[in-house]
Amino acid sequence: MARKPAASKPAPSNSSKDELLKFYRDMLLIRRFEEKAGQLYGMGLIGGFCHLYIGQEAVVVGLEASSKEGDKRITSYRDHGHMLACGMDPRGVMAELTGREGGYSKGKGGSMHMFSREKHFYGGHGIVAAQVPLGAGLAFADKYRGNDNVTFTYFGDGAANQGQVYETYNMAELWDLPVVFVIENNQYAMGTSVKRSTKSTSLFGRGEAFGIPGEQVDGMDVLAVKAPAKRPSPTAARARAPTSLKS
Ligand SMILES: Cc1ncc(C[n+]2csc(CCOP(=O)(O)OP(=O)(O)O)c2C)c(N)n1
Ligand SMILES: [Mg+2]
Repeated sequence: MARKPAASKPAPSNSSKDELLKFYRDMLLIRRFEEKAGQLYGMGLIGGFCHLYIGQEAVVVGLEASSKEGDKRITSYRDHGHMLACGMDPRGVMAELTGREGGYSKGKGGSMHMFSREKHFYGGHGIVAAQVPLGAGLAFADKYRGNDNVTFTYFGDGAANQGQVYETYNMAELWDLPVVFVIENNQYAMGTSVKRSTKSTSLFGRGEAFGIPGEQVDGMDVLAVKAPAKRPSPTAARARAPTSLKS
């Protein structure tokens, strides 16, 4: 999800007041949580790594709006926002960051290694792109069980250049797996800009070669993120649909 050129207008809203307030509350919770995490990290109270999600809040909050009970999510090390957006307890996440027993991994995992089976959150992965095939594996499990759950598999623009992403695309489409691939394109992989590392910068279009339709949306606009996920194609609803209904 990249920011479109500055002139883009906010997406039209068909959300209720309650839903809009929920979006605002969820995004603000992530922002405030991350500000505090950054502060504690600077004070040396958080050990190991700590990757913040500041500025990307609208992506996960918009996509969560299209999820239903039972859907799974998996992401990279930049994972606090995903945990909060799917309803994990902020106290448990912060306890984990600060190495306490009350944390989701009993304080032994830290920022990158938290999980919640209850909320269907499967990490938190420090190896760039490793979560992509794992996301397809989660989707395979749901297909095998015959339910209509979807797995949201998030990864970054840097991860999008890893080979295992394309092996996963091929298998996911070949096996018709209920997975939504979400590329969070924040324009940088550590210090390396997309333009410097990537010949074709339309990352959302790379699935086409495997039969996976892609769409670019403004990741700074929660309503723009929610909109395609609600349409019958190409995101969540497409992933949920039986093969015959897929475009
Ligand atoms: C396989 C692998 N190679 C290199 C690294 C070192 N590394 C950590 S973060 C990162 C950049 C990833 O960028 P991107 O996918 O755009 O995610 P972002 O940090 O922007 O969310 C790299 C190369 C790693 N963790 N794993
Ligand atoms: Mg990036």
